[in-house]
Amino acid sequence: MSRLEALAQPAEAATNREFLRSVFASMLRARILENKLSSLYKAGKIVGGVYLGRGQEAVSATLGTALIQGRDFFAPLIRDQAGRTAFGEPLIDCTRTYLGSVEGPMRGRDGNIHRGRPGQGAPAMISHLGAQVSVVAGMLFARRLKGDLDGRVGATCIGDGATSTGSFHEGLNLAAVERLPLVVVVGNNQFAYSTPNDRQFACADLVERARGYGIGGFSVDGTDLLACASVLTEAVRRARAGMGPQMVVARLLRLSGHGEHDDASYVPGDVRDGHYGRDCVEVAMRQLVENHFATIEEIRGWQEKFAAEVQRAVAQAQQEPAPDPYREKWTALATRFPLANPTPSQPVFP
Ligand SMILES: Cc1ncc(C[n+]2csc(CCOP(=O)(O)OP(=O)(O)O)c2C)c(N)n1
Repeated sequence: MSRLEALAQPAEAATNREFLRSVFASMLRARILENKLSSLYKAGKIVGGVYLGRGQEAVSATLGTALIQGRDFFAPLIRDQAGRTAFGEPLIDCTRTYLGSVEGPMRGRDGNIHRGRPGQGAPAMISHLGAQVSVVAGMLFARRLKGDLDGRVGATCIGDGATSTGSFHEGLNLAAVERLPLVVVVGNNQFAYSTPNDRQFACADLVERARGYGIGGFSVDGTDLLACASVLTEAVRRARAGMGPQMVVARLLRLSGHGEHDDASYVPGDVRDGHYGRDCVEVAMRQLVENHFATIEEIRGWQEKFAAEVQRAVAQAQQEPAPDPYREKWTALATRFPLANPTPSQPVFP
């Protein structure tokens, strides 16, 4: 068992100093980076939208840490900067994409959050609304058919709104029938854009849906790092142990708008001030300090260090050029090979 696998053992995770410090570091890095992205957006420096994961970092970073880099698959969505960071994405990939640098993973051609690292097991996002469930299920199924599943787990995170889409149901049903090692984490942040839960689903808790598919189901307080650590590592362990797909529903609240263009004024005051309106980064900080996993001084040091890293990643991306359409080979998301009979509407550049 590798060091990372040992760290992600469920019995240990909620009391494992190294695991929790690692998760928290990803939460904090993501929060500092996203605060910077928000400022850049408000200063008009970012073309396109900015979509943040504030309030969802504990769930996302725990999942990203519980997965094994270089073996597992993780399809992060727009609320998953923390999970991306935990799964090994360098900060510069994010700043280069948002700032349109040609050096970025999408070579400056995609607005913001559709970037991926396929070579590292992180497919680029097709849609925030459930499509990645079948993408990850397909990746796992393909590996199994090739006899190369090799203890891998695949995971994706979606929102409450995505659970109403056809692609979520089709993907999850296929994964259930094939008993694929898939973990689907639903961040129930109570709103799909401005649509509240009571206009989205009629069951009491989304986790009830797991029973309908015959798969494992967990419900967790997504604002509580220690709870996320136990539940998510257990879900990953079960999937890896051959117990089929696992669904985790994390109850929380989106602490920003749908994107930075949205002031979220439709969220009622009592919901904002309620239990799930608390900030998971602050909760996690208290949990680390109270359990003697970190000191306040250490955390302040990390804040300064991560803020300097974010500044460097922004400055680097800002000085890099945008793509040059006359020199680009348009193959980033399409075939690398020339078409047999290119038509004038399908130009193939050398
Ligand atoms: C097929 C489709 N319809 C609409 C959209 C626009 N859209 C993107 S995210 C979103 C709401 C998603 O809500 P939810 O699944 O709860 O996730 P959250 O944003 O709350 O994390 C919508 C309507 C889209 N991307 N694709």
